[in-house]
Order: sequence, then C-alpha cells, then structure tokens
Amino acid sequence: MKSVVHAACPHDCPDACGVLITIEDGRATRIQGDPAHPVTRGFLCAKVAKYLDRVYSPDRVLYPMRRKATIPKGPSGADSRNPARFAPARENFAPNCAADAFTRISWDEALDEVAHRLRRIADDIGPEAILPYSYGGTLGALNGASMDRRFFTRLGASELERTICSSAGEAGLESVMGVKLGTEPDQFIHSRYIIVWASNIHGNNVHLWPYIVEARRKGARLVVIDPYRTRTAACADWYLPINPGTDGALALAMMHVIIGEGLYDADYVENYTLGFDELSEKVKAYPPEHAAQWTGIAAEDIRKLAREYATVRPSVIRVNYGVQRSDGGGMATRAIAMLPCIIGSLKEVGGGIHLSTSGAFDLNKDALRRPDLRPQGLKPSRIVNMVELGKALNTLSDPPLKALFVYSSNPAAVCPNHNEVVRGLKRTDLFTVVHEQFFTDTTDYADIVLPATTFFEHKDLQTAYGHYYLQVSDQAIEPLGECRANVELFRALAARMRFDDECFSESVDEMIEGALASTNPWLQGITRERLEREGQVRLNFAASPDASDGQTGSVPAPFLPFAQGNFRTPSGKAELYSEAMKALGLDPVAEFKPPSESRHGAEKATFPLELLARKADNFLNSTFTNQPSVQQMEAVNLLEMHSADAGARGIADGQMVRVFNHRGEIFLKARVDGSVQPGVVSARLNWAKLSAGLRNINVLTSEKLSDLGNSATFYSVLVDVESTKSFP
Ligand SMILES: Nc1nc2c(c(=O)[nH]1)N[C@H]1C(S)=C(S)[C@@H](COP(=O)(O)OP(=O)(O)OC[C@H]3O[C@@H](n4cnc5c(=O)[nH]c(N)nc54)[C@H](O)[C@@H]3O)O[C@H]1N2
Ligand SMILES: Nc1nc2c(c(=O)[nH]1)N[C@H]1C(S)=C(S)[C@@H](COP(=O)(O)OP(=O)(O)OC[C@H]3O[C@@H](n4cnc5c(=O)[nH]c(N)nc54)[C@H](O)[C@@H]3O)O[C@H]1N2
Ligand code: SF4
Ligand SMILES: [Mo]
Repeated sequence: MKSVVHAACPHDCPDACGVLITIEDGRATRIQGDPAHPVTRGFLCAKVAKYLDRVYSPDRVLYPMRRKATIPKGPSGADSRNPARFAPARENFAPNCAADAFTRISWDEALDEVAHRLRRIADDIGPEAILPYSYGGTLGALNGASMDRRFFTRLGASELERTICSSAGEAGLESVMGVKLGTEPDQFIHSRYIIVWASNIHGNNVHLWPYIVEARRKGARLVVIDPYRTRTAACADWYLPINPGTDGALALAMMHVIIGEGLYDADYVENYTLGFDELSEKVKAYPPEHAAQWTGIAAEDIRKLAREYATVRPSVIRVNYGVQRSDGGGMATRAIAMLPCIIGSLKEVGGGIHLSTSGAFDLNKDALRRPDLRPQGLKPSRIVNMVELGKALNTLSDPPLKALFVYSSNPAAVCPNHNEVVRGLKRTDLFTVVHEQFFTDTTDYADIVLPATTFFEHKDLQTAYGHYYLQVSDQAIEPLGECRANVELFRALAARMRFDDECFSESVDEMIEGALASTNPWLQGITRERLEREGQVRLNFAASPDASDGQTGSVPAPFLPFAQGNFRTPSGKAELYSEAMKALGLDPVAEFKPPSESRHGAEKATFPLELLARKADNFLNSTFTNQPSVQQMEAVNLLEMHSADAGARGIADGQMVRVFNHRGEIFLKARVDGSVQPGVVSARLNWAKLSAGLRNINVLTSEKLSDLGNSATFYSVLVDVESTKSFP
C-alpha cells in the first residue's frame, strides 16, 4: 500500500519546510519538498533530501542502553583510533563501536533506573542538582518544549537558560521594535536593494534564495556583508568583507551618513520613532572614516552603501544571527534594526528587515509548558546558562550538579570551551542521561542512552522563524526499534516518578489544540483539523486590527505590521532611545565597542588571528555530520586562511596546522583560497570524535556571554596557527 504523508521539517532552520513522505508497506520510500507550501516550493536542502539515509541509518540508537561498568566515560573503542584524520570518515568511523560501551536494557529497566536516580538526588541533595539540557534537535512545538518542561518544572530541577543561539540578536531587535517580526519572504521579490547582512543564505536559509533571484531578475542589487566569502557573497553584486564583530560600527556610520545627508524619512521618524534627536547626536561620533578603521570597509564604500540603501527603494535587510555571536552582538543588532526605522522602509512592500518571524507564532506556551506545575513552597529555581555548561559542571555548588539530562542537543560538540565541558562530563559522580537518535559526542559520556524518534516517527506542531506558515507534521511511520518521542519519554518518566497531574496524560492532539488555544488574533480560525487538512496555513493577519493586512479575494494582502508604527515597545514607537537599555547599564541609544577577543579589543595582545568557528553548509550544527551521504557534500577538518597569514607562517595550502589559544588546540588542514581576509581564519563545526585528536572547533571558543540576552560569542575568538607535522 502506498500513501503520502505531510510532515514539516523540525530542524533548527528558518525555512521550516513542508515535506511530503511517501510510505510503502509501512516504510518511507521517498521524501520531497511540498510543492503546495508557498515557501518550500517543492524543494528541500541537500541534507534533508537525503533524510531516508538518516532515518534508516544502521547507526541509529534503537534501544535503551546502560554504560558497562568497566567502560570509562569518553569516546571509546574504535572511535579513539582517531577516526577521521583528514579524510571523510566512513571507512574509519564506526559509530556503533560507541554502542559497544553500552549494554542493551529494557525501557522498564531504563525508566526505573532514571527515575530512581533522579528521585534520590532530589531527596538527598535537592532537585536543583538536576539540570535538563536541550536545544534545537527539534523545533516542533510539542517535542521541543512541552512534556519535558512539565516534567522538570514539576521536579523542581534547575532551569536551563536556552540562549546558545539567538537571544542577543533577538534582544537587540526587540529593544527597537518590541517583537520579532520580519519581512515576509515573498516580499523580497519587490525589493530593489537587498542587503544580506551576516546571513549565509545558500547554507542556512536556502528557501529565501529563489525570491532574491526573482528580485535580481527585475533589477535588484544584492549586497553581502560577511567576513567569510559565502556562496551568497560570491554571487553578490557587491561583497563587503567586514571584520568580525564590527557591524555596530558600520550601522552607526551608515546612520551618520543617512541622517547627516538628510536621507531619512522625516515623516516616519516623526510619527513612529522615539529618540531620533539622541540618535542624531550619537551618530556624530561615528563618521565613516572612523568606522573604516574597525570594519575594514573603506569610508567611501560606507557612504555609498548608506546612500544606496536609503535611496534605492524598496530596500530590505536580511540580517541573520552571524552578527550577534560576539560580545557586542546585541548592540550591533539593535543598531542595524534602527536602519529601516529611520529610512521608513517598514511601510513598503519589499522593505523592512528580516531577522526572525517567530514572534508572530503566539502559541499558548503556558498550556504546553505548564509553569504552574512548580511545587508550592519551592523558591524560584536556579537558572543555569547553557553556554556555560563547562563552568556549571565543574564549579557549581550549593548544590553541585549531580545529574544532567540531555535531549535534542549535543553539548559535547556544540558548547563553547569544549575541554571544560568534557572535563565536567567525565565526572564519575555525575549521572548523565542522553536521549538521542545517534551515538553522538555526548552519548560518549552518558550513563544511560535512550532512543529518540525522528520527525518521521512522531506527530508535532511546527512554527517557523523564516516565514509565517504554521503546520501540523504528521507521523509517517512507526517508531524504529524502541524509539520514543520526547513527549512520550517524559510522559513515561512522569508516571515512574508518580507525578499524577492530569497534564501528563494529555494526548498529542490535545496538546496541539491547547497550543492553538491562544488569544492572539493571528491564530484565530486555525484549528488542528484545518492544519491537518491543509498542511500549512498562513497566520491570520487579516484578523488583527493593528496590521495593515486585509484579505483581498484569495490573495493575502502584504503583511506590513509596522507601516503605521504599532511597535510592541513600551512606548509603542521604534525606540532609538531605550530606557530599558539604560536600565541594563548600556547605552540607551547604541554604541560600538570592539569585542574583547578581537584585533581591536582588550585582549588583542594574546593571539593575533580572529577565528570564525562557523557552521557547515551541509550539516546542521552538529547534526548530519555522521551521515555518509551528507559527509560527501562537505569538506571537513579545514582551516581556511588568507595567503598573507599562511605565507607569514610558512604554511602551504593542504598542509597540516595546529590552531591554538589558551583554551585548547586542534589540528586541521590549511586551505588558502580567499574565503577570508588577512587576520581572519575560519573553521567549521563537526563532531569532536570525527576530528583529529577527538576535539572540535569549540575547544577554542569562549564561554563569554554577549552584551544582551546572555548569548554565546562563538565568533569572537583569538587564536594563532602554526604548521605542524605531528598531531595526536
Ligand atoms: N546548513 C545549515 N543550515 C543551518 C545551520 C547549520 O548549521 N547549517 N544552523 C541553523 C541555526 S541553529 C541557525 S541559528 C541559523 C543561523 O543562520 P545564520 O544566522 O545565517 O548564522 P551563521 O551561519 O552563524 O552566520 C551567518 C553568517 O554570518 C557571518 N558572520 C560571522 N561573524 C560575523 C560578523 O561579525 N559580522 C557579519 N556581518 N557577519 C558575520 C558568518 O560568516 C556567516 O556566513 O542557521 C540554521 N540553518
Ligand atoms: N562553534 C560553533 N558552535 C556552535 C554554533 C556555531 O555556529 N559555531 N552554533 C550554535 C547554535 S546557533 C546552536 S542553535 C547550537 C545548536 O546546538 P544543538 O541544538 O545541540 O544542535 P545539534 O548539533 O543539531 O544537535 C541536536 C541533537 O539533537 C538530536 N535530535 C534531533 N531530534 C531529536 C528529537 O526529537 N529528540 C531527541 N531527544 N533528540 C533529537 C540530534 O540527533 C542531534 O544530535 O550550536 C551552537 N554551537
Ligand atoms: S533543514 Fe531547513 S531547508 Fe532543509 S528541509 Fe529542513 S527546513 Fe528545509
Ligand atoms: Mo542556532
């Protein structure tokens, strides 16, 4: 029997694609992009197009496992033979050797043991000795954050501050606009000037590209601002390589020009912004000549960029999270978010700014997460920042962490200061549970490994952060082996812990309905049944009185939420001056300070080169890195560097190098190909156990938090490089 199921890709990606899965006799035989999804348009990225290989991989975790008493924590068996070296890994890499460290147990045994250990830790030391750790494995509304939150809240565990990705930028954007809304992808067709700012469109947001292509066919110009020459930069009309972490200076200098030359929209500024006078005063300190020293972009180019951006209309900014992975990333995003406010492009179809659209999906999160389950009488729970996992595992006291429960995340690969994370994970007195699809870097440190479903194997509700379509993702196949979805795992654990609150027995459909029961008008008329019937439904912007969106026939009118102000800030205006920023001890307008770990920063004397510890175009953070068919598409274990820096160190293309700083060292192969400027080197995220010495790029990155939002600073790292012949 053959059938086709509509699902939605739950990976941490703005595109949130509609997916069609063909099922024959209970087995998935084909995956394709849903042609009916207006943004997916029938195609998938290269990695998810190969998803059958992932679902049916021989390397899946299929059963609960317990570490063998004789096997110490850490990569073991064949893994420690230094699997990958510089070759794509398949012949050397046998992830299931990791499985040799474990013995298969039943779900009953696993649940009993986990419940027993957690209960004992909670009773003897206190529930705050337990830390859940999850992030972007699935962005499904249910499996991402519902039953798990209920469980840990009811338990009184320490709370994880989930800010490893985007919170600095979000805080920066929200400080100006009050909400995360962005230019809808199809409006890009109407743009005539497109600035792609710290955004790797071909790698991380590929479904925006067709709209940009269409705009360019009609004459739009594409400008890319990125320290790394991405594929998008390579095909831009104008590529501006910027020094990492200096975007705040560029944005302030652009506003210097726009305001100084009277290119701003006086009417929009007058009616819908707050603090224009203070901003005008502030930007006087940022003439292009000044910004040029930091950014590495010539003053004349900054002037030209500012003038073109303000006058070639509509102009739009696709800013992404690359800007905010540095010390001053929140402030930089704040400054960039001011640009469309002063030129008034938020009222134009094809104008505005797009960082994220996630603020539009105002699901009933409390219904999903149930913060009210926290036992009465407990003090507010301790908050542990996920970026600082190493520090937390090694130094927290009162109480120290005694149990770590990891799901939907691979902290032993993605967390900064990897050596410290690993030191903590190796603690023999730490009880670690990992719920996973694969034997990752993190399962190498687990006491108990539990098998997790892929999105083919469970149902969920899917929002997006790059468009405005909500979807139900249907279950396509039965779970493989004994895999369980996050929702089912925490439901079962709650029962084992004898949490008898009714919400632990809510069905998946009831949970979806609970999430949709929101007072937000944009969700009006969107029911579970309708989502199941239609696959994807655009948010109901017509129902909102404050958006200038009226449904005209069957064609939705363009969504221009800020055309007449309506910012969700305290003042209701775009806040170019912000009391909230002032209260945080930050400049209430905006300012630029070089990241401390940069060539202009306080730590400039430590190491000479700035490292971009970037994502890989064909992986998704550390996901997909172990999949042979995906590995074939990605060059791994490379250090990209400029010929000037390579030459000065006697390094030739293809040679082995040691990359190091005070936190650690890794061994990579030099590639001297012009993707970075002098003074900058770049390497990509991968599994540690697929890299020489079993260490990945995060041995070099810092736990330092950003200025806003307590986010990570993966792109503010100083290192040095030397050629080497010996490596571990
Ligand atoms: N293929 C693929 N897709 C992904 C991911 C992946 O790993 N692989 N990850 C997903 C996730 S979790 C996220 S958060 C999104 C993120 O997607 P993006 O926001 O696009 O994130 P990044 O790749 O971190 O950064 C984007 C670009 O910013 C550049 N950049 C770095 N520092 C600076 C700087 O200081 N200034 C400027 N102007 N540019 C800078 C980088 O070189 C990069 O090309 O993508 C998602 N999609
Ligand atoms: N050097 C460097 N480090 C980075 C970044 C960078 O750009 N450079 N990017 C950072 C960013 S932006 C982010 S968002 C983080 C991402 O950090 P993570 O969210 O940890 O991302 P992934 O590496 O994709 O790991 C997700 C894991 O969840 C598993 N998984 C998938 N679905 C499910 C599920 O339904 N249930 C369970 N239990 N598990 C599941 C996958 O198999 C995978 O191993 O990494 C950060 N780390
Ligand atoms: S990872 Fe992104 S582009 Fe690829 S299928 Fe999923 S949502 Fe679409
Ligand atoms: Mo992310």
